[in-house]
Amino acid sequence: PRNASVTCSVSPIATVDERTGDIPSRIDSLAQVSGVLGCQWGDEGKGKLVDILAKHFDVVARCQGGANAGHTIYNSEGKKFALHLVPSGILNEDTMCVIGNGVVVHLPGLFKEIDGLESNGVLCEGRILVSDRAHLLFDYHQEIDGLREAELAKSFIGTTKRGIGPCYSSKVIRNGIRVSDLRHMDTFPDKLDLLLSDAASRFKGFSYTPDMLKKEVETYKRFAERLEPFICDTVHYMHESISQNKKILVEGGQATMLDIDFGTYPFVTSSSPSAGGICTGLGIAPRVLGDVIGVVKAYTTRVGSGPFPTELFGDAGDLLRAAGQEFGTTTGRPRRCGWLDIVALKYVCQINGFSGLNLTKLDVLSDLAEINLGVSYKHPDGTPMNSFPADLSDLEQSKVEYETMPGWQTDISSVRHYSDLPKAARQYVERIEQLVGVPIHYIGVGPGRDALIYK
Ligand code: 2SA
Ligand code: GDP
Ligand code: MG
Repeated sequence: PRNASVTCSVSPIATVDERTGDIPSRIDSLAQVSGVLGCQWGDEGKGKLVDILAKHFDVVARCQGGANAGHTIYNSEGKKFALHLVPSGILNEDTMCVIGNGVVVHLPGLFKEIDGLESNGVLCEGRILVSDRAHLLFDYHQEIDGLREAELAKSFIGTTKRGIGPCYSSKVIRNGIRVSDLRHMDTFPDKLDLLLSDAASRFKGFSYTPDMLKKEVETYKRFAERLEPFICDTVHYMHESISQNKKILVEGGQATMLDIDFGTYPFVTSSSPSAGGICTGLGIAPRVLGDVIGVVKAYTTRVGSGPFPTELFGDAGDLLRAAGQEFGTTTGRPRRCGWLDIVALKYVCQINGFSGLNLTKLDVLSDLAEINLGVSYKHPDGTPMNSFPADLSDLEQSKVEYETMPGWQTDISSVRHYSDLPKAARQYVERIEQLVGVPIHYIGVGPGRDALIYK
């Protein structure tokens, strides 16, 4: 529908405290418009939290990024789903899922994802709305993502090669093609011709033929028909939903340390995975945004190139990678692993103004005798750095100071109440809270829906 009206309502509450029978107050008291954002370099477990919270929200919306994201969630039977463009609210059948204007949409990928979900019994039709203002990401964007990386040679970014940078470049240079353009198939071929010619003039390795244009136009004529029921003025939809007191949860992709402005530039993605991206990527005013939850892994991972001050190499890094199963959800690449970086986390908390944090994968640290926390950075001359440096050479030369805490060396994956965690695990959680000054409201102790402690 052109302006889909809001038909959904909050589903019966399914997440209850097994001791009291109440909905955990942490969930019940979340603001009408709330957000979930990554605090590190992605893969903190945002999808899992969004899936759990979705039962208590009417709408789950993605605001930025594209199919570079890989959000892993499990249904109540333990079946695994890896989502890329579809919001992580999709397993909760009463939730509407919005792909906002700030997202870059690769239609072949989106349809493949929808087909995969539907063949696994997850109803998508009528539950996914795609913004008419979202930009289309074409196969050629993916091709030139690879060509750009090859050009950069040794200083490659380590992108997911999903065409994200090239598509946002088209958007910003203003020759991009938007979802609403699919409603004007008469002018679509000329717009696509301009885009492809532009790419051909820039990249020697990119061959563009009239045949290619013809084929792509035919494909997109079919896509336009299939997408029509999903296309929506999502800005209008979000505002209607807000005025009807519907609850909206915004799901961030990637994370603040990969933000185009605040991340470790140029080793970043091409969107704004921080709080500001929620407003620009959905057309929501800052004053309606209530709670923003930051998701932070109990250690750090990064996939792709770029500085990583607390990185562990050799056996220590391999151990964490194996324990945490740290491989890319989209590309399968091994993730680099290291200690939790409090300096970066404080910086990310300042930028986003989190109301609370979800500390994830605490269970992964259970075997360690000692755990380090990176608490400050020093210049090579020994003077402390007062803030997270913009300059990568400063960052690369910085010396991290660690605080060592005792491990708990007990399996915590079946713990469901904070007071039942071993003392050393609670000390670790509370030291993080003390250092960053933001409360930890949720603690992940396993990948499953139930493996969450409400603090
Ligand atoms: P891009 O493709 O242009 O956005 O890549 C630029 C940088 O952003 C990083 N990036 C990510 N980092 C972690 N997780 C992401 N999603 C996948 C996952 C990644 C995967 O869930 O595991 O499967 O490899 C993601 N998406 C982008 C990327 O590594 C570059 O450093
Ligand atoms: P996202 O991109 O932030 O949604 O995270 P990913 O799905 O890419 O990666 C997080 C991985 O950790 C997934 O495989 C999750 O199933 C898993 N996971 C999430 N939370 C926990 C947790 O608390 N403990 C463990 N062991 N795994 C978790
Ligand atoms: Mg991921």
